[in-house]
Amino acid sequence: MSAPWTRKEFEDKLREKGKGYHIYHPFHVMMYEGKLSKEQLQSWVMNRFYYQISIPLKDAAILSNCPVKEIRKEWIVRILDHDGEGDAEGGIEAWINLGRAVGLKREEVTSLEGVSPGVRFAVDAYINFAKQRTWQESVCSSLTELFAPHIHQQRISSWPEMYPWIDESGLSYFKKRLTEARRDVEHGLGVTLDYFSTSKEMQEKALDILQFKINVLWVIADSIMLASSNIKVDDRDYMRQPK
Ligand code: AHQ
Repeated sequence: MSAPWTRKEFEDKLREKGKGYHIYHPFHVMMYEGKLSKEQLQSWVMNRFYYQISIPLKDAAILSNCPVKEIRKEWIVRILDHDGEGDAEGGIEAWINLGRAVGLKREEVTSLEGVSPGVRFAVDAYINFAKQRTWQESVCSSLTELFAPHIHQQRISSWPEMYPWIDESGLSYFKKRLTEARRDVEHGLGVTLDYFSTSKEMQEKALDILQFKINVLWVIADSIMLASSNIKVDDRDYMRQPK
């Protein structure tokens, strides 16, 4: 096997994976272009809630696999970002507020009734990855956040014009993530570049792990697009799983 890439080359290879990020998924492109209906946006918020409440479980799995105090001390803040701390509400509450802003009642979001099987499957694959793999591999899988500030900024700047019916206070989650994602990446990228730079095989493994998580996000968007589409075949509605 050839010599490992330099640290800069390795980081560039990780960033190149951004080509497959879900910002380029047709559902998110339609969202950005203002082409989604109110029902499709509501479906996206209800489905993505399952991802949001699963992130702290994913991060707790990483903590449980990590024996290094200095890493845990930094990583634990991700759980507080979502669960909140003291009187401060976290991202999960902010996401429910996003639900309110798009016209959903609290229980329509928290009941998880609107979550499609494909979204559950993809999110569970991510949580199980973090439970079963080493903490370093799970840190690497979180690096889709290299590309996240761009998609959060897109929503912040396009929704007020494209979806004027959405109460702008609902965008607080995306604004919160702009700084949190950048701080997360600072930490996660350093750990990944350090740990996976021992050989070319390890560097290639890191790229495969990042591709797995890029696929998780892509399939979440696939499933939401299908579940929220009103494709009718011989006037039967195939797209909703019978309850
Ligand atoms: O809101 C998001 C979030 O809290 C996280 C945590 C992080 C991880 O640990 O995998 N990834 C992530 C992401 C969030 N929002 C997604 C979006 O498009 O709104 C992007 C997603 C990511 O890029 O992984």
